[in-house]
Amino acid sequence: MNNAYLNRVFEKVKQRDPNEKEFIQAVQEVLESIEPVIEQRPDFEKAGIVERMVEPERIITFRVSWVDDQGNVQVNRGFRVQFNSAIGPYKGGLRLHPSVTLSVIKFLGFEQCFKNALTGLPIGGGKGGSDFDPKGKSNNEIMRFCQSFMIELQRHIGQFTDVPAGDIGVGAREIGFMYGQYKRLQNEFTGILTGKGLSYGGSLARTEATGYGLCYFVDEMLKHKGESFNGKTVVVSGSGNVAIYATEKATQLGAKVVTLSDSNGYIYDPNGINLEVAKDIKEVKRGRIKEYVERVPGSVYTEGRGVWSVKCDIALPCATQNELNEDDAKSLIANGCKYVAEGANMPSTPEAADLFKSMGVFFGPGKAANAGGVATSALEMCQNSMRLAWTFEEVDAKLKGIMQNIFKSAIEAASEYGSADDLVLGANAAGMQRIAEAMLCHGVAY
Ligand code: NDP
Ligand code: 2IT
Repeated sequence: MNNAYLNRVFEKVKQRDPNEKEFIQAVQEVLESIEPVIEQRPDFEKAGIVERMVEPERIITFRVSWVDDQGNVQVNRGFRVQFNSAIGPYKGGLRLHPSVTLSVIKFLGFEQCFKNALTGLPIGGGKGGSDFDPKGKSNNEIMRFCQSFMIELQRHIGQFTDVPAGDIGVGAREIGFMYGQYKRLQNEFTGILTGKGLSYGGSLARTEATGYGLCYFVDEMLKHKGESFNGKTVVVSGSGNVAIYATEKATQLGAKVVTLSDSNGYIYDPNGINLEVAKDIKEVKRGRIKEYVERVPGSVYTEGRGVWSVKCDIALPCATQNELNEDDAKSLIANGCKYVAEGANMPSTPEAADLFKSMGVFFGPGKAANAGGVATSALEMCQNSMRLAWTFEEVDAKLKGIMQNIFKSAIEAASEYGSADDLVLGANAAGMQRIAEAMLCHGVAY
């Protein structure tokens, strides 16, 4: 980082929270890329925009105690980081995973601010969650945890204040339990969560939105290079919400998806993933991805994290942060991979992302490529406010338009700042400018 102002801000972040490695990583990636913006806009430094953007407006941590099926008291830690509300109510998911720490939630909240700004919709950035591990828990344990979590969260959220949604470990079931508890406590039926069930205010196409949106974004990347999904081989990691619907849309657009994975290993199906089987295992039975090979002849399961060694044209990491490192990037490049787009948040390590850039792999960062989920959440908020529900086709068409616009904003910003095709710079610059303009209008304080 050559810019003195950005250096100063970054040193302060590291000095304040030296142990928050994921947060520091996310901040570094943004600050390194926005140097040309800062050089053109001295008013941003004068107004302290960057040092305000790296400090959350509010951090809430709380105890979540609940009783397991054996009658034992369990205690988890809950978080909500309300990062930036310059352009709308805080918006972002809730993650339930044992790896959740304040650093993880802060990195996700920070990324969310830029992502949400890029959608062009009026949503600020936030993120929350808990170190609760949903794996192996009964339905009743999940319900009791979600209810206890909402007992505290309810006082901090609201349709005009903060609207959480799902993320890793939080899908329609968990949102339902949380919504029910909110309604009991507040005696109010408003759109305080997104990703709701269709019977109580959810939006059609929200389930599919992140994975579909990712493919609409990749379709723009391909078109930009005069290509299409047709006939391409795609490697997808993860086997959750994002991975499944990315696989579905890529297949519909003419590609062959050959892998899915989880934290234990990956499956390879040379004939293209059979989605009916994958959905049954993951969405109905809540099983493990290795069960796929018992049901689909010709497919192979490999234990461990080797998914990036599979030959492909397009790689879509859709599991979790830092799941794709420098060695993985080398093996993708050696096998001829030309496009990488992030369905997950920050799945590529900085070394991997740098390598993609230097080796001419067209790289779509998560805050642009996976913005379809939160964009459709904003469409759910819109429908809730109007007491209306749009058809699947209407929502899907809006989602596609939003993803096309995000690509356009990012690619144009990249050119404007003299780095054609650098979507990391483009996404960070376009997102930052929108937030900064609003912050300038509001004056100092948040
Ligand atoms: P799910 O809980 O539905 O699925 C998560 C998937 O990732 C599972 O296959 C899980 O495997 C795997 N995974 C999780 N943690 C790890 C880990 N530490 N190592 C290896 N694999 C892991 O979550 P989503 O599909 O919703 O989320 C996936 C990613 O997409 C996340 O990064 C999330 O932040 C991001 N995202 C999600 C959006 C959404 O709308 N849902 C929107 C935008 C981004 P296992 O079962 O073994 O844990
Ligand atoms: O990372 C993300 O953008 C999400 N988990 C979705 C957030 C949302 O509010 O829909």
